[in-house]
Amino acid sequence: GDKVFVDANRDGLQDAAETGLASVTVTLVSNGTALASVVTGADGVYSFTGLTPGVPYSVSFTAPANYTASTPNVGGDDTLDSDPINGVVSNITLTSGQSLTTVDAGFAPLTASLGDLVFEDSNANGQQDAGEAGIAGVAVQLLADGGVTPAASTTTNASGVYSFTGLTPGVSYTVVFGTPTGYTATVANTGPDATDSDADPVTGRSGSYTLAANESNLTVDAGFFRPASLGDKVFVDANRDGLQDAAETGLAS
Ligand SMILES: [Ca+2]
Ligand SMILES: [Ca+2]
Ligand SMILES: [Ca+2]
Ligand SMILES: [Ca+2]
Repeated sequence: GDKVFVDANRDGLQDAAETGLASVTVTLVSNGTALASVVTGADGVYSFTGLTPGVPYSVSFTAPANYTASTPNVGGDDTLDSDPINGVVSNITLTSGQSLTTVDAGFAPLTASLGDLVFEDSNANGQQDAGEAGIAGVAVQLLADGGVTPAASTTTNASGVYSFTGLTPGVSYTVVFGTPTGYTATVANTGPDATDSDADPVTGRSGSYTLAANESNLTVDAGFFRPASLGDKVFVDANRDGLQDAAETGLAS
């Protein structure tokens, strides 16, 4: 034995806060023949008993879906490290009466990410055109599986870029963009998705995104423009010189 663990911080070691990993198939092999298989429970613990001293065994671990094996043999403490190389710990030979409990396997959850840009849609065409800049300091929230309380929040950086990382594959995410002061949301879902605005102009919400393991979706963007203004004054050109002189007033109606 003895344990399959979730290497949440991906350092290859069983840290105190890291839990066991369930549903991992562990197989005992001798001379190329599988002798026994067990599936871990929630504590991640496994054991094979009744083994013969002097016989070389190997133990294989099957990575569960959406997990990747930790780097083996990190650090100098065999009780804390992860041992399988390409899923197998080979050449384990026991002595009479020995109980070996340092054969452990770490697996890190595969994650996904979302991003990445809030841009000023200067020509209000709903597309990120060349020369259109990012907008800094825009609040961006992430909702998970239809939840109302944000699973994460951030603000755009100086380049208008944001990202949410460490997301869980298979979960349905929605991004909610705040409206920066003085701006109006541009039209959504116009033209190519890589360069459009995905924020509903009324709610600020994107559509929903379900990511695969290791997927990085950087197409979730929002465009805003500043309302422009035009005009100034119609005046009574009292002296008919074509100029607004100091004494000349505005013309109503
Ligand atoms: Ca760890
Ligand atoms: Ca070990
Ligand atoms: Ca544009
Ligand atoms: Ca998009």
